[in-house]
Amino acid sequence: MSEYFKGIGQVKYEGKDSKNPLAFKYYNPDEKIGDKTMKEHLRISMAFWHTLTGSGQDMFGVGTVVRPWSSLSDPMDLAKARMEAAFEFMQKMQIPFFCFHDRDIAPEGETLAETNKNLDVIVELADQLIKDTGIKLLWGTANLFSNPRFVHGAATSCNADVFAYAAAQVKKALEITKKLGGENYVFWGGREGYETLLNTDMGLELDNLARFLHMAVDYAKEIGFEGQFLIEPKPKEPTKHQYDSDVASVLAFLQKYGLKDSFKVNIEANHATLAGHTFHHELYLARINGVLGSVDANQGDLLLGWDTDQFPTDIYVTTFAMYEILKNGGLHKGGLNFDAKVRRGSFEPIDLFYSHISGMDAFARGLKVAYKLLEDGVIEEFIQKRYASYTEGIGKDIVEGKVGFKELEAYALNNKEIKNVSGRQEMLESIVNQYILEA
Ligand code: XLS
Ligand code: CA
Ligand code: CA
Repeated sequence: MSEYFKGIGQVKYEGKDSKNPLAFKYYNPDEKIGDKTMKEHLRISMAFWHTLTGSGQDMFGVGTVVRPWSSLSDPMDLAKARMEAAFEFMQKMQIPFFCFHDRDIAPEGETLAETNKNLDVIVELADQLIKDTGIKLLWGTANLFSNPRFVHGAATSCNADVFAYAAAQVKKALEITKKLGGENYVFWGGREGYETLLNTDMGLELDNLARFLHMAVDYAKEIGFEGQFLIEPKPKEPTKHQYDSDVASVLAFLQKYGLKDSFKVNIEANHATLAGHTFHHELYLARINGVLGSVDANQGDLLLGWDTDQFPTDIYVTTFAMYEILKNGGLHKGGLNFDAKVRRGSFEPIDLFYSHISGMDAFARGLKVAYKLLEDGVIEEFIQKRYASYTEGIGKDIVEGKVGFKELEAYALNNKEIKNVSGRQEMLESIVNQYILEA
């Protein structure tokens, strides 16, 4: 097999004093943090679409990226080269997982049958590379948004033929994800949303989306696919309103349609901010509802209102992401998938290495800070004390369901003075800074 990233060797941990841009400063895969290694905590994954198929194209200009496989013109040769390059990249980067859409890894043919044949060829190759390297598939998914047939959506399309085509596509994607040992399967809404309510039957579209997901659950059972199903919330882009807007709306949907036991969520940082939430908020809400499944680790630009999918570098954000993940007892089957792309101006192959190094280091550092914060219990103890009024007296009665409005009125009438205490936000923020700077 030819080498694609010539001149770039194994990326290793060299520690925080290293000046080598091609080395990890914080990501030390075998370092133990508590009872797990960093590698086990973080479960880093590469996103095939950004790293292998992304071209750097934007709304104002064509692709800019220079890739060792760019000169290949036959679509199947290109697909094979990309798959081989993906494994070389992950090995050099010590990345243990990857994720893909069906259409990232193999080209569409003239017919669905031909497309499936193309997929089978590339899946054989991927299967061999998985066996050779020990790198695993974190999740697979189906691209139900790029082809013009999905102009009005897939499972929520007004056109039943499109619904059927999407079902066939997901059926195949489930089969190949199972074949490759995928630990999860992701449903991101794609074009499941609307542009205007003037032409939309929202009730039918949502019912159909639920029907589609039930069919997927049934088929997974039938073929013995044991991976975790994940829904990935996003509020807008490509449609003006995406049905799976945020964790709260996904939870309501899953509950309404009896799907809560079959799905968790895959939370993307940039989607959280587009929804007007922090990443921390989305992870927290998912965790307390038992649905925190996996993470698309990236960041947006808060000055821009769109999905920039940048590599995560903000230590505050990675710290609180890891804080929630640790409180969740880890990522379990999930992982930290770098659904992130290099900027259009960072077009050289080596930028793929720099970008992943920066993201992996940012999460490694966040993990350490979060672990120390939890170990010392600073924030947890403060919160516990803040709510202490619910552990005794009238508060305890409220929590235990022993009182109603009448008893509470009697209590309030007798209670002479209500005393509140400061929330101490600034003190807590300064403690967090201290940990970030010193952990
Ligand atoms: C797009 C999504 C997508 C999913 C997988 O915004 O992030 O890439 O992660 O379909
Ligand atoms: Ca994503
Ligand atoms: Ca995104």
